[in-house]
Amino acid sequence: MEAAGEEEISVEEEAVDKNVFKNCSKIAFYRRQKQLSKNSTYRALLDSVTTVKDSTRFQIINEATKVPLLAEINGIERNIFRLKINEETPLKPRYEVPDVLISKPKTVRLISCSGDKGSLILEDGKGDLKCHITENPFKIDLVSEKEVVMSINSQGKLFFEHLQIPPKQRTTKENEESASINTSQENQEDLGLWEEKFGSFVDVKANGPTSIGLDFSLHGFEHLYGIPQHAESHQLKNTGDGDAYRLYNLDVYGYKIHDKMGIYGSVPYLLAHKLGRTIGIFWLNASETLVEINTQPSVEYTWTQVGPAAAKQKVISQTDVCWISESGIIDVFLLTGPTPSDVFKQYSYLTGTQAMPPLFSLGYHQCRWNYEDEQDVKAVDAGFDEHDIPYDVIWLDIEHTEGKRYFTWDKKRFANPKRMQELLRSKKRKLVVISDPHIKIDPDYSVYTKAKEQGFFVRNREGSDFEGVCWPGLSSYLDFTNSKVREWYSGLFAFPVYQGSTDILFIWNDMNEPSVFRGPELTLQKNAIHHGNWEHRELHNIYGFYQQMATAEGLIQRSKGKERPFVLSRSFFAGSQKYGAVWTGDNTAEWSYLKISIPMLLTLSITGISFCGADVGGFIGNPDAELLVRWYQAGAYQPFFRGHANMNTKRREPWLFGEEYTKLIREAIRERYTLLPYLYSLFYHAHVASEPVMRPLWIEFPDELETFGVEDEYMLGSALLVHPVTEPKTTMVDVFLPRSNEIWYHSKTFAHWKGGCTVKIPVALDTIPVFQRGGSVVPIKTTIGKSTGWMTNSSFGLRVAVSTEGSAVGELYLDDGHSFQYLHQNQFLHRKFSFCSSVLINSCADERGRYLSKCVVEQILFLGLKKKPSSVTTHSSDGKDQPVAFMYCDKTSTLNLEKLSLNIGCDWEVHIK
Ligand code: NBV
Repeated sequence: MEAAGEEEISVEEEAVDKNVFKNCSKIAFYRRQKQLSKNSTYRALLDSVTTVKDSTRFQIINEATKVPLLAEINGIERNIFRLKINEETPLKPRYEVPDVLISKPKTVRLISCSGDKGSLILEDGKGDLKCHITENPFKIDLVSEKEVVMSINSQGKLFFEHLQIPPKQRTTKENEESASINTSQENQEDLGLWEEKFGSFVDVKANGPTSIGLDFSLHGFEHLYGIPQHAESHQLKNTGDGDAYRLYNLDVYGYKIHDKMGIYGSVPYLLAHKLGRTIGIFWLNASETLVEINTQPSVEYTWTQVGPAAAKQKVISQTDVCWISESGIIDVFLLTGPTPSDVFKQYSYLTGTQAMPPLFSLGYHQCRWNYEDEQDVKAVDAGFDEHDIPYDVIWLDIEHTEGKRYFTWDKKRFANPKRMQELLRSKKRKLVVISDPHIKIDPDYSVYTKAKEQGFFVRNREGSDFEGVCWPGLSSYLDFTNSKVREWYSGLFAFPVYQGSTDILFIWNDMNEPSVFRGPELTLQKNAIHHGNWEHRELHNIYGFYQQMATAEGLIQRSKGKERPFVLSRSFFAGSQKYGAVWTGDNTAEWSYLKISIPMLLTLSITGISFCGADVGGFIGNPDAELLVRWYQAGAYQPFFRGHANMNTKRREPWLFGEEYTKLIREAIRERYTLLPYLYSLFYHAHVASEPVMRPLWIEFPDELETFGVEDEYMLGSALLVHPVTEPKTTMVDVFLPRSNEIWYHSKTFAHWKGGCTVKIPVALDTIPVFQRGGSVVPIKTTIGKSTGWMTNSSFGLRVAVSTEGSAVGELYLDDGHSFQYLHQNQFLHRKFSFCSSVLINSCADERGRYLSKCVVEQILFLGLKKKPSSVTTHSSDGKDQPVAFMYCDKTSTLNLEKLSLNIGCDWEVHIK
């Protein structure tokens, strides 16, 4: 039963009502740019060039309005360029997104050499990269080794609406002037300059029109990726008329798939790839943004009229990208690559890398809206043990609170939360509870009264606290953009403050787009006011980012800086990777949603957010057993692995579908736990070297054209290729195995194939098509415990898949799995495995590491050894040789060594003769 005052919201199982949300034609600033940008041309005044510190500045003039803009170009370390364009003398400051860049990027001096008349060339000192600026019309070409990689404003779509005095405050003369600029009076309403209507909602714009836009032509590029979050393909599609990709964080229950509408989070960053080069564009703007994409593929013309022989001319492909934002300034980073991994490093240099997750959070998570009470939690927890299924975390949704007052417990259902957590602790498991950004208006709720007293809520434009409806009924919304609010909110997680919490409790931030039930497009109105008097319009897309930031900080602080936090957030922005994990929100229990989860997660992964997942089973509706099994099998190989279900769905704990299916789900989850050493090592790589955990094929094989459009399979790290089954009753899947000089091994049958072709793989319901790449070593666990906590000392195994040259390499990263000691005290172990000339060597990969582990490598499996050895010996660093027993299988060309006891942290060798 819902308590009085709470919202009775029906969570019907029906598709999203698209009328609740805007399409492009309903967005006034988009309409304006489409209509007006044609008539607006800009000229750069290159005789105004000055160099201040390392930045080159010059004026740009709008030929019609004569309003001067100031352009600033910076070279930044690591082959990054930054272009900023703002009004030279705005009526008041325009919003510049704070807190996303991890530090002030280090600039490099650009040397200016004058080009032809009317142009200026800026070189980055090393001479490879140049910015070629043309005066009239204003244009910038980014040139690398004589090749123009990208042109800016070559389509003339630069658009910058300068701040104006509101019509009511203008003199008659000012009014006449601005009317002529903005277009005729009758058109004004349609253009939504000072007011915009959507259904019954009216957006009154105190600052009037403030939108910006700019185009980029990417030469030779046909493959673009990024700008999450959309329920769309990994490779970005051409946007037709009125069908731009929208970046606007919204709560879209049961979102439609293959749609470019904005959903929960936004990362305004895209990558473009072609043979030989990858580049990135990071558009640092937190207001509503639309991205248009138009690719013209390369064409070859042949014509015979000219001369005796047929002449051929190739016109290279080009993709034009246009970014259009409602407000703020133009602040764009050009990441020049040239490799995918360079682009990842360039982006993380700006926005940070994936936080190193605590090990438990890579285990399996069991969630449901809702686990009813302590008894339910106990029973579900016991169910996992009874059915011998490992899991690490059980989750509590909104009903665990006293009337949706976060940081409280429902006294009847969860009378003794500490007792419940002690039970979970004894099982070496954790608890995650939800904490949303809306705060119930209730004078007896201390979180509310304290926030109210201190003026910590978002305000409406009349100046009082904004009040909107959400789960608890009438609520106010914490203004996380204010650092004081964040500090205070972080403090709420301190153990003495958050009654009933213990150190095994972690947090889930939901509804933080933010979701407002009766608000326009179910969110906060754009003219709500934040700290510093900024309109919500300026920063909408970064609201959720700030909540996750404050939550993660709170969890770190409650442990006095010792423990790594775990926070899952539904909404996100560029840089959210620093604070935890995200998921793809309210998906549906249908095969098509299982299928789209792969491109959605790939897109998040390449835009910095490695720790991502989709609700296993599908949140809305009831999956049948086959779909559920397939979803578990896919989820086991995705970074964040959580089963979750809506409140009105049937219970679906893994053992409720009959023994046959329990077994299949158990196997999938156990497979996940087997792989944890590899996965944890991949997260370490994401953390220190910016490599995504889950990777589209084109990243691993950037020189293989065939991989550029693949999105039904992916790489987990560089060693495993995963092709989840996403269709019912599948008996065969077509798996593309890249590169003709490589070899791939089926992870279960050990059958192998040469790459560079598509192979037909027969599948049964227990098959997860996973292939290990020849040349890799994958560390695994050989025994699985009830949770990661039970596996600290369990043994390792190595799966050595030999390349066509007879070699293999791999790594293992290990630490205590929960603290920051790996960072501050070098309490980590980083080992390297290399197999070459029939010798496998375990050596140190990072001498700084001091972590001592008692664990041993107990099993080594070699795949692709063509002949039976005559002997196998281990060789330890103290010079001792020991023969070991081995099993060789002719049929599968595998060599298996068992019952070994080789300490994981010591140097040793295995010799095969
Ligand atoms: O808190 C309830 C749900 C949650 O289970 C789900 O994962 C979120 O995406 N939440 C949305 C709010 C209600 C959705 C109808």
